[in-house]
Amino acid sequence: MKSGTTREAQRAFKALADHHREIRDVHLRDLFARDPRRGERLTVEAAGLFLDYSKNRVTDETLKLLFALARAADLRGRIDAMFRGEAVNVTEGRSALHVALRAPRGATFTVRGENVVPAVHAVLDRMADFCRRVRDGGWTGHTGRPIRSVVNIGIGGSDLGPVMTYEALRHYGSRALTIRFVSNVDGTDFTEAVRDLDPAGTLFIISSKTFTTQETMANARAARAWSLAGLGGDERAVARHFVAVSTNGPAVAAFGIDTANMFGFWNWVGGRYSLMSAIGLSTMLSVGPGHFHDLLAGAHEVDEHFREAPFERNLPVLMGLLTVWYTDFFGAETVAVLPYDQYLRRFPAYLQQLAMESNGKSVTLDGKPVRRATSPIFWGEPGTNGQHSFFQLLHQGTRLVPCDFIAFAHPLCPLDHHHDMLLANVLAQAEALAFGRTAEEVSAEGTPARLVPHRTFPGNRPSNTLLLDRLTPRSLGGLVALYEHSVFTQGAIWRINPFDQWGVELGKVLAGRILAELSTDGEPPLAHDSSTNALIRRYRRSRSRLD
Ligand code: G6Q
Repeated sequence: MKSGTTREAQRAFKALADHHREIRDVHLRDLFARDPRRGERLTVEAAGLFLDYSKNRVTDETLKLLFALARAADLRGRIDAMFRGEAVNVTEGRSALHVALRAPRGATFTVRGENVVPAVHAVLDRMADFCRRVRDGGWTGHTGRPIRSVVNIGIGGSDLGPVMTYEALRHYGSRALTIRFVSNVDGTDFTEAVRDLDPAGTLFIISSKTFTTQETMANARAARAWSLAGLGGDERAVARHFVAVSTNGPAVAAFGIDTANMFGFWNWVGGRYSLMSAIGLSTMLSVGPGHFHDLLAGAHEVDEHFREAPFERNLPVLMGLLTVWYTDFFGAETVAVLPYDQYLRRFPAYLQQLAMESNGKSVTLDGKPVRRATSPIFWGEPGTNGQHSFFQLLHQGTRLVPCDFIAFAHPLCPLDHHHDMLLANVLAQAEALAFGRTAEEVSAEGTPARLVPHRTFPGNRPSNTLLLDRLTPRSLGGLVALYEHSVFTQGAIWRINPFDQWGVELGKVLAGRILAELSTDGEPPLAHDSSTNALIRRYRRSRSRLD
C-alpha cells in the first residue's frame, strides 16, 4: 500500500474516533424511534443471504465513515489483488486463491500466469469419480467388502472445515456411510472413533496439506496399524483402505499410500480456506458430487458479490466493517456467533479458526506494530441452548458482545411447532438485546423496588441477523464465503496478513523438542525455564511409576 493511503486510513480512523465520541451513548431505542423504517432500510440481500444490520449502533454517518475507511485502506485494491492471484500472503510469498476452488469450469483464475481452474476441476472430477465408486459399492475394501465407514484424519484446517460441513449437511448425506473425524493426538480420539468399526469396510482419508503434521501422522500410523491388524497384516490392503489429500506427493508415497489414490491441492489454498478443495473429500463422500458442486456454486455467488458489489450493498464488507467498528472503537473483545440451527453446531468452532488464525496478528504487512486491536475472539453455541447459559452475560453483563444470529425460514426437520418456537426465540433475543427493559417498565409491572435494578435490561447490545431461506449446500457455501470475505475485509483495514499463521507453526516446532525430552531413556539435560523443566521431570517420574 502506498504511504499516502496509509495516511488517509489514519485520517479515516481519526474521523471515526471523533464520531464515536458523539454517538457512543446513543441508544438503539432512539435510533429506531427516529427512523421508523430503519428495520427495513438497514438490510441487504445478496446470493440468497439476507442480512438485517439495523440493530447495530450505527447511524448513516457511521456507515459513511466506515466506507470511507474501507476506501482509504484500499480495500478495493486488496480484493482485486486477491482475485488476481497476486501473492497477497506476503510473508510466505503465496497467493490466497481459495475463490478459484469454486470457480465454474471455463472461468479463469491465474497464479503466476497459469490458469488454475482446469486443474481445480480435474481434481473435482477425480473426487467425484472416486466418491461415486465408494458410494455405489464399486470401490471395495481389501477383502471385497463395500466401504461402510469413512474416517477423516486431519487437524486444524484439515479437520474443522470438513467436520463443520459434514455436520451442517448431514440432512443431505448418505445414511449408508458412517463418517467420523479424528484430529486430536490424544489416543482417545482415534480409539473411540474406530471402536465399533469393521476394518474390512473402513476407509481412511489422511488429510494433510503438508503431510508432516505430527498429530495427523501419528493418527495415520495408528490407523494403518489398526487396519492391517484387522485385515491379516497384508500390506497390499493399504491401497484399498487409505487415500490421501495433500500437496505433498513424495511424503504420501513414503507413507505407503499409492499416489494414484491421492487428491491434490495447491499451496495457494490456506488450510483454513481449504474445505472446498479436496480437503472436502469426506463432505463429497457424504453428500455426493452434485451437492458438493452446489456448495461451491453458493460460495462462488458470494465471491462474485464480494468482488463486484459497491461497499454500501456488499454483505462481507458490511459485516467486516461492523466488526472493526466494535473492536476498535467500542473496545469489544469478542463476537458471539449464534446459529439457530442444530446442524450448524460446529460452525462457531470452524469460524474461530477462520477468524482468529487469520486476523490474530499484531504486525502490519510491512512488519510494523499494529496500532489498533485486531481480531476479536469469536465464540458461540447453537440456539436455543446458549440462551439457558451464557446469554445472561449478553443481556446484563458489563461487556459489550456484538452477536451474529443465523436462522433459516424453513426447517429441515419439521416437527410440530418447533420451528416457530426456534424462530420466535432468535427474534426475541435480538430484540431484547437491542431494546432491553427500562427501570420504569419493570416498576410499572409491579416489581418490588429492591428488585428493579436486577430486572432491568440496559439493551443497546448490537446484533446482526442473517435470515436465510433454508440450510442447503448452496446456502452453506454462501455463508462460508461471507465469513471468509468478512475476515478478509477486517484484515485489509488493519493492514495485516490474514493468510499466514506463524503462531501455529511455532507450536509444531516446540512440541517436537519436548517430545524428544519426554521419550528419551536417560535423564535428559533440560534447558527450558524452571517451570517447564520441573513439569517435564514430574511427568517423567509419574509415568515411570505407572509403567
Ligand atoms: C490452517 C493452519 C492449520 C493447518 C493444520 C494442519 O490454516 O495452517 O490449522 O491446517 O496445522 O496442517 P496440515 O494440513 O498440513 O496437516
